[in-house]
Amino acid sequence: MPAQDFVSPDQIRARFSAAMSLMYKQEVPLYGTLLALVSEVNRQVMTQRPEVAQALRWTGEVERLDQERHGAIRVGTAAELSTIGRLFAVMGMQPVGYYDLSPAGVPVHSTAFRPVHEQSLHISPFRVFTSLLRLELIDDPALRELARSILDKRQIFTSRALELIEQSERDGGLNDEDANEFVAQALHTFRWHHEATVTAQEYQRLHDQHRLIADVVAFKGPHINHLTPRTLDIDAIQLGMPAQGIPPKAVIEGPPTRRHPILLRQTSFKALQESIDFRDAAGSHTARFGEIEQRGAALTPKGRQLYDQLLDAAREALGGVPAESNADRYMSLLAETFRAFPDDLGQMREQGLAYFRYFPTEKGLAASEHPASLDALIQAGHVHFEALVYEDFLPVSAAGIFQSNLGDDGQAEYGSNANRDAFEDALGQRVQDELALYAESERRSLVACAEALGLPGLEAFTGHHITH
Ligand code: OOG
Ligand code: NI
Repeated sequence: MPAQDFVSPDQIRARFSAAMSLMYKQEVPLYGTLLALVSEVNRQVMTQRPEVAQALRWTGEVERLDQERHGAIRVGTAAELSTIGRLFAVMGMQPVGYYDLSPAGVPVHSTAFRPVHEQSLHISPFRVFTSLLRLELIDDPALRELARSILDKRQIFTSRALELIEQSERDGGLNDEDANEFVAQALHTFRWHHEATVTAQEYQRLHDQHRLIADVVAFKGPHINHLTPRTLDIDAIQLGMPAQGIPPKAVIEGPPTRRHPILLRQTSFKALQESIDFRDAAGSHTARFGEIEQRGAALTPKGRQLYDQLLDAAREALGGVPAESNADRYMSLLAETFRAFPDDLGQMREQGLAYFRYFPTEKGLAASEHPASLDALIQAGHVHFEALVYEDFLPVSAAGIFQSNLGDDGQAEYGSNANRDAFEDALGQRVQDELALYAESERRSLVACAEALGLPGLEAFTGHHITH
C-alpha cells in the first residue's frame, strides 16, 4: 500500500481520543457534567481575561483546549505493558518519563504515553498515564502467585486489535478503513467490565493486600479509570463542583494559584461504587473517578528543582499529609512558600526557570534591521515569547490522586523502590526524557523565529538552558 493512503498516527489518535471520550461519557455520566462545567469556566476565562486568551492564541493551545484529555490505566504484566506500548505507537504516542509511586504506598511504576512533537500535540494532545503493577512488592508469596496466575490467563487485547497492530508495524501505517477498525478494536481494552474474573473471596484477598491490586488483577482488562479535561481556572472548578453534586478532594495537587501557572494543578472526585458480578456472587468495587487539571509552564531542571524544594518546604511546614482537616492551612502555606517562585514570565525567562516558545511579531517581520541579541529583539518588540506548556505529570500529585481515590483505608508501606531499568525491560523500550523534549521544542521555535526574521542562528544567543 502506498504510504499516502495511510492515515497519520496523529489523526488516528484524534479519532481514538474522541471515541474514548464518547465511551466514557456513556460509562460515567458524571464525566459529562464535568465537561460542561469545564467548558463553561473556560469560556468565562477567555472572555474575562483577554491576556490569557491572547497567550493561548499565540501558542495555538486555544485550538486544542476543547479536546484536551488525559486518561489513566493500570496494567498487570510486562507483556501487557509492552503491547500497550505498541498499541499507543500506532497512534503516535511514545512513553515519556518514569514515575515511581512506591514511596507513596502505591505498588506501581508508571510512564505517560503521549505525542512528543508540538505539531502532533497541537493536532491531538491525548495522553495516557500508564502504571504497571509491581507484584514483586507484595510480601505474601501465596497471594503474589495467585495474582500472577490470574493475570497470566487473561488477554486484554482483541485478536483483531493485535492483527492491526502487527499490520501497522509491518506496512508502516493503516489506511482509513483499517484505522477506524483499529480505533474500535483498541477501545475494547479500555472498557469497563461488570464481570470479574475472580471469586468474591479471591477479590477480598487481593483487596485486603491493597485495593489497587484488586483493581488490576480481578478484571478482564485495564479499564480507563478517569478521563481528565483541561481547565483554565481550576480554583473556579474546585469551587463550582459541589453545586453540581460533585464533591472534590480536599486540596488541589501541585503548585498554588498564580498569575502565570506552572506545571500542573489537579483535583479529583471519588469513584462511585459499581456493582460487580464475581464468579460466584454479586458485590461491588470502586474503580472510576473524575479529575480536572490546569496546565502551566514547563520548567527547566533549575525551575523544577525550585518547585520540588518549595513543595517539600510547604509539606514539611504542614507536618503531615494534606487532607480534609488541614486543607486550608496547607493551601495558605503553599501560597506563602511559593512567593519565592517569580510569577512573571520575563523573570522566569531571565532566571532560566521555564521553557519558552518564541514568535516573530508583525513589527519584527516588517523591520528591515534587527538588533543582534534575543534579549534585544524581545526588547524591541521584534520577538514575542510565551511559556511552553507542561505536557507531563508530577509524581507527588499522582500519588495524591491515587490515594484520594483508593480511600483512606490504611496506607501501605513500600519504601522507595525506583527501578527504571526494570520498567523499561518490561516495556521493551526506553522512556523518553521529557526535559530533552521541551528543550528541543524551544529550540525549534527559535530556529523558526530566526528563519522568519532572516537572522542567522538565533539559537546561538539564547539562554543557558538550551541544550543541543
Ligand atoms: C493514575 C493517577 C495519576 C495523574 O493525573 O496524576 C494521574 C491512576 O490512578 O491510575 O492520573
Ligand atoms: Ni490523572
